Amino acid sequence: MAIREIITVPNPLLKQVSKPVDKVDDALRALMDDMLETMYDAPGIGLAAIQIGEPIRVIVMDLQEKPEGADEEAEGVKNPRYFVNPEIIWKSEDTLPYEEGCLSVPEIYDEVQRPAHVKIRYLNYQGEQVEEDAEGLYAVCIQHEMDHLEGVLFIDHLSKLKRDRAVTKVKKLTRAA
Ligand code: K2U
Ligand code: ZN
Repeated sequence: MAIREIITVPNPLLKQVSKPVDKVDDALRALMDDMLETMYDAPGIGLAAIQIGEPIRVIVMDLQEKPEGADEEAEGVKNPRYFVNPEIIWKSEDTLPYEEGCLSVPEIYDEVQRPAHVKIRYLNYQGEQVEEDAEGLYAVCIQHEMDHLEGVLFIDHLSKLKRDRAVTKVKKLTRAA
Protein backbone atom coordinates (compact mmCIF):
# COMPACT_ATOMS: atom_id res chain seq x y z
CA MET A 1 0.00 0.00 0.00
CA ALA A 2 1.17 3.57 -0.63
CA ILE A 3 0.15 7.08 0.33
CA ARG A 4 -0.40 9.05 -2.86
CA GLU A 5 -0.24 12.83 -3.44
CA ILE A 6 -3.64 14.54 -3.36
CA ILE A 7 -3.92 17.12 -6.16
CA THR A 8 -5.38 20.51 -5.28
CA VAL A 9 -7.00 23.41 -7.13
CA PRO A 10 -6.24 24.93 -9.63
CA ASN A 11 -4.89 21.64 -11.12
CA PRO A 12 -7.01 21.25 -14.32
CA LEU A 13 -7.07 17.43 -13.86
CA LEU A 14 -9.73 17.97 -11.15
CA LYS A 15 -12.12 19.25 -13.88
CA GLN A 16 -11.80 16.06 -15.92
CA VAL A 17 -14.79 13.67 -16.22
CA SER A 18 -13.63 10.26 -14.93
CA LYS A 19 -14.06 7.13 -17.10
CA PRO A 20 -15.92 3.92 -16.15
CA VAL A 21 -13.86 0.93 -14.97
CA ASP A 22 -13.93 -2.20 -17.18
CA LYS A 23 -13.03 -4.83 -14.57
CA VAL A 24 -12.74 -5.03 -10.77
CA ASP A 25 -9.44 -6.94 -10.61
CA ASP A 26 -6.43 -7.14 -8.27
CA ALA A 27 -4.81 -4.08 -9.86
CA LEU A 28 -7.92 -1.99 -9.17
CA ARG A 29 -8.14 -3.36 -5.63
CA ALA A 30 -4.51 -2.31 -5.07
CA LEU A 31 -5.39 1.21 -6.23
CA MET A 32 -8.42 1.28 -3.89
CA ASP A 33 -6.15 0.15 -1.02
CA ASP A 34 -3.80 3.07 -1.81
CA MET A 35 -6.76 5.48 -1.97
CA LEU A 36 -8.00 4.34 1.44
CA GLU A 37 -4.54 4.67 3.01
CA THR A 38 -4.20 8.14 1.44
CA MET A 39 -7.65 9.15 2.75
CA TYR A 40 -6.92 7.97 6.33
CA ASP A 41 -3.57 9.81 6.25
CA ALA A 42 -5.10 13.10 5.00
CA PRO A 43 -7.31 12.67 7.12
CA GLY A 44 -10.64 12.55 5.36
CA ILE A 45 -13.80 10.46 5.18
CA GLY A 46 -14.01 10.14 1.40
CA LEU A 47 -11.74 10.26 -1.66
CA ALA A 48 -12.34 10.05 -5.42
CA ALA A 49 -9.65 8.51 -7.68
CA ILE A 50 -9.30 11.77 -9.65
CA GLN A 51 -7.97 13.40 -6.46
CA ILE A 52 -4.85 11.25 -6.75
CA GLY A 53 -4.69 11.85 -10.50
CA GLU A 54 -6.49 8.67 -11.66
CA PRO A 55 -9.45 9.71 -13.92
CA ILE A 56 -11.53 6.56 -13.28
CA ARG A 57 -14.95 6.21 -11.60
CA VAL A 58 -13.81 4.91 -8.22
CA ILE A 59 -14.54 6.28 -4.72
CA VAL A 60 -13.47 5.13 -1.25
CA MET A 61 -15.16 6.22 1.97
CA ASP A 62 -15.02 5.61 5.72
CA LEU A 63 -17.35 7.79 7.82
CA GLN A 64 -15.65 6.40 10.98
CA GLU A 65 -18.87 6.90 12.94
CA LYS A 66 -18.82 6.70 16.74
CA PRO A 67 -20.90 3.92 18.36
CA GLU A 68 -24.20 5.00 20.05
CA GLY A 69 -23.52 6.76 23.37
CA ALA A 70 -19.72 6.90 22.93
CA ASP A 71 -18.05 9.96 24.46
CA GLU A 72 -16.83 12.86 22.30
CA GLU A 73 -13.14 11.91 22.13
CA ALA A 74 -13.84 8.22 21.37
CA GLU A 75 -12.35 6.98 18.10
CA GLY A 76 -14.79 6.42 15.22
CA VAL A 77 -15.28 2.78 14.21
CA LYS A 78 -13.40 1.99 10.95
CA ASN A 79 -15.87 0.85 8.23
CA PRO A 80 -14.21 1.21 4.79
CA ARG A 81 -16.50 1.35 1.74
CA TYR A 82 -15.50 0.98 -1.93
CA PHE A 83 -17.58 2.26 -4.89
CA VAL A 84 -16.76 1.28 -8.50
CA ASN A 85 -18.79 2.88 -11.32
CA PRO A 86 -21.25 4.34 -8.79
CA GLU A 87 -24.59 5.78 -10.01
CA ILE A 88 -27.24 7.78 -8.17
CA ILE A 89 -30.51 6.09 -9.21
CA TRP A 90 -32.90 8.24 -7.10
CA LYS A 91 -32.71 11.60 -5.23
CA SER A 92 -35.16 12.98 -2.66
CA GLU A 93 -36.92 16.30 -3.32
CA ASP A 94 -36.01 17.57 0.14
CA THR A 95 -32.50 18.97 0.57
CA LEU A 96 -30.21 19.49 3.56
CA PRO A 97 -27.43 22.08 4.09
CA TYR A 98 -24.01 20.80 5.20
CA GLU A 99 -20.71 22.68 5.88
CA GLU A 100 -18.46 20.93 3.36
CA GLY A 101 -14.71 20.81 2.93
CA CYS A 102 -12.52 19.02 0.38
CA LEU A 103 -9.02 17.55 0.46
CA SER A 104 -8.44 19.14 -2.96
CA VAL A 105 -9.52 22.59 -1.70
CA PRO A 106 -7.66 22.73 1.63
CA GLU A 107 -8.82 24.99 4.49
CA ILE A 108 -11.96 26.14 2.65
CA TYR A 109 -15.36 25.33 4.18
CA ASP A 110 -18.80 26.49 3.11
CA GLU A 111 -22.43 25.39 3.16
CA VAL A 112 -23.78 23.32 0.25
CA GLN A 113 -27.42 22.19 -0.17
CA ARG A 114 -27.85 18.59 -1.43
CA PRO A 115 -30.72 16.05 -1.60
CA ALA A 116 -31.14 14.63 1.93
CA HIS A 117 -31.64 11.01 0.74
CA VAL A 118 -30.27 9.19 -2.33
CA LYS A 119 -30.37 5.63 -3.69
CA ILE A 120 -27.09 4.43 -5.21
CA ARG A 121 -25.98 1.47 -7.34
CA TYR A 122 -22.29 0.45 -7.56
CA LEU A 123 -19.82 -2.44 -7.76
CA ASN A 124 -18.11 -3.28 -4.46
CA TYR A 125 -14.51 -4.38 -3.70
CA GLN A 126 -15.29 -7.88 -5.04
CA GLY A 127 -17.00 -6.51 -8.19
CA GLU A 128 -20.53 -7.45 -6.99
CA GLN A 129 -23.45 -5.10 -7.78
CA VAL A 130 -24.97 -3.38 -4.73
CA GLU A 131 -27.98 -1.06 -4.39
CA GLU A 132 -28.19 1.00 -1.19
CA ASP A 133 -29.95 3.94 0.49
CA ALA A 134 -27.85 6.81 1.80
CA GLU A 135 -28.95 9.49 4.28
CA GLY A 136 -27.21 11.99 6.58
CA LEU A 137 -23.42 12.28 6.26
CA TYR A 138 -23.35 9.19 3.98
CA ALA A 139 -25.64 10.99 1.49
CA VAL A 140 -23.58 14.20 1.68
CA CYS A 141 -20.26 12.40 1.24
CA ILE A 142 -21.31 10.14 -1.68
CA GLN A 143 -22.78 13.12 -3.56
CA HIS A 144 -19.63 15.16 -2.89
CA GLU A 145 -17.49 12.31 -4.25
CA MET A 146 -19.81 11.63 -7.23
CA ASP A 147 -19.37 15.34 -8.12
CA HIS A 148 -15.61 14.70 -8.31
CA LEU A 149 -16.24 11.98 -10.93
CA GLU A 150 -17.95 14.67 -13.08
CA GLY A 151 -15.08 17.14 -12.56
CA VAL A 152 -17.22 19.21 -10.15
CA LEU A 153 -15.91 20.58 -6.81
CA PHE A 154 -18.08 21.69 -3.87
CA ILE A 155 -16.91 25.30 -4.51
CA ASP A 156 -18.59 25.08 -7.94
CA HIS A 157 -21.92 25.14 -6.03
CA LEU A 158 -20.95 28.49 -4.43
CA SER A 159 -21.09 32.03 -5.86
CA LYS A 160 -18.35 33.02 -8.36
CA LEU A 161 -16.97 35.48 -5.80
CA LYS A 162 -16.66 32.77 -3.11
CA ARG A 163 -15.22 30.29 -5.64
CA ASP A 164 -12.56 32.71 -6.92
CA ARG A 165 -11.61 33.69 -3.36
CA ALA A 166 -11.24 29.98 -2.44
CA VAL A 167 -8.93 29.25 -5.41
CA THR A 168 -6.81 32.35 -4.64
CA LYS A 169 -6.50 31.28 -0.96
CA VAL A 170 -5.48 27.70 -1.90
CA LYS A 171 -2.92 29.01 -4.42
CA LYS A 172 -1.32 31.11 -1.64
CA LEU A 173 -1.40 28.17 0.80
CA THR A 174 0.18 25.70 -1.63
CA ARG A 175 2.80 28.26 -2.78
CA ALA A 176 3.78 28.87 0.85
CA ALA A 177 3.94 25.13 1.66
O1 K2U B 1 -13.59 14.58 -1.45
C1 K2U B 1 -12.93 14.90 -0.47
O2 K2U B 1 -12.09 15.81 -0.50
C2 K2U B 1 -13.19 14.20 0.83
C3 K2U B 1 -13.99 15.03 1.76
C4 K2U B 1 -15.33 14.33 1.83
C5 K2U B 1 -16.45 15.13 2.40
C6 K2U B 1 -16.66 16.44 2.06
C7 K2U B 1 -17.75 17.13 2.59
C8 K2U B 1 -18.62 16.50 3.45
C9 K2U B 1 -18.40 15.18 3.78
C10 K2U B 1 -17.32 14.50 3.26
C11 K2U B 1 -13.12 15.14 3.00
O3 K2U B 1 -13.27 14.01 3.78
S1 K2U B 1 -13.30 16.64 3.83
C12 K2U B 1 -13.00 16.34 5.46
C13 K2U B 1 -14.23 16.02 6.26
C14 K2U B 1 -14.10 15.24 7.35
C15 K2U B 1 -15.22 14.96 8.13
C16 K2U B 1 -16.48 15.45 7.80
C17 K2U B 1 -16.60 16.24 6.70
C18 K2U B 1 -15.48 16.54 5.90
ZN1 ZN C 1 -13.63 16.66 -2.30
